[in-house]
Amino acid sequence: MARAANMQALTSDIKRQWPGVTVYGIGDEAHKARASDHNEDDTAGSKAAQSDPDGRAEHRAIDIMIGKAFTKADADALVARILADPKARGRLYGVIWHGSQWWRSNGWARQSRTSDPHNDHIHFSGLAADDENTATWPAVAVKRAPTSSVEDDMTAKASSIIEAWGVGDPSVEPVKWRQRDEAYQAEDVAWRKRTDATLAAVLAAAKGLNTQQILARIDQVAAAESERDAALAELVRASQSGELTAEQVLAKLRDLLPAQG
Ligand SMILES: [Ca+2]
Ligand SMILES: [Ca+2]
Ligand SMILES: [Zn+2]
Repeated sequence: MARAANMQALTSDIKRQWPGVTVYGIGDEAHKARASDHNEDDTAGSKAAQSDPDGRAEHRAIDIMIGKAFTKADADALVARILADPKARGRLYGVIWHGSQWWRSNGWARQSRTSDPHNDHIHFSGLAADDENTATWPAVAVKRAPTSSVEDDMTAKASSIIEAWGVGDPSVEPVKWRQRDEAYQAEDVAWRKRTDATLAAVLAAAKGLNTQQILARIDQVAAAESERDAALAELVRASQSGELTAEQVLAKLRDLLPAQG
C-alpha cells in the first residue's frame, strides 16, 4: 500500500506550503464501492480508476481538506495555479473542486459538478504514467505579491504625480500630444537627453522610484520650459548632498511638474 510518488510529492509540497493542512489518500467505504483513484490498483477486489502493470498497490488520488490551515481562497488559488501550469496538468488525471471538475480526457475543460460538488476539499487524481515522478510541484508555491514598502509607496506616488502632469488635461487629445512630441523631438534632442539624464539622477536619488516608467512618461512631454532643467539640477544637488530626504525630493518634484490645466 502506497501513495504513488507523483502524488506523494504533491502532498509534501502542499503540506510544506500550508502546515497543518489535512490530506487524505486511501478512500473510505463509499469510495471503495466505485472506481476511484483513492482505491489502490494491483489489489484484489479494489476498484482503482487507473491501474498499471507494475504489480505494486498504489493509490493516486488525494483530498486536500478546507480548514484553518487551508482556506477556500487558498484552494481557489491553488486549483487555478495547477490548472494554468501545463507541467502540473501533465502529471494529473483530474481535478474536482467546488462544483467544478477538470479531466485530462476532456482536454481540461471546466465542467460543472452538481452532485458531490467537493465544497470541502480539492480532489487531485494523479496520472498513472507519472507514478514515479518525484519532482516537486512548483505550481503549489504561493507567488508572493510584491511586499508593500516605502519604496513601493514612493513609486506609486511618483507615478501619480507624473500621470497628473502628463495627462492632467483630458481635453488634450492623444494625437495632439503625439504631434507635439514629434515636434519637440525635432526641436532639441540634445536638450531632451540632458533633461532625461537630470531627471534620471533625481529619480535614482529618490530611492525606490520606477525610473524607467517615469522617464517614459517624461519622454512624452519632454520639452517643457528650460528653466525646469536648472531647478531639477538643483534638486539633484540637494538630494545628493543630503539636504533633502527622498520624501522631500518627491515633494519638490511634484512642485516642478505641475498638473496641466
Ligand atoms: Ca500499480
Ligand atoms: Ca505504478
Ligand atoms: Zn477525492
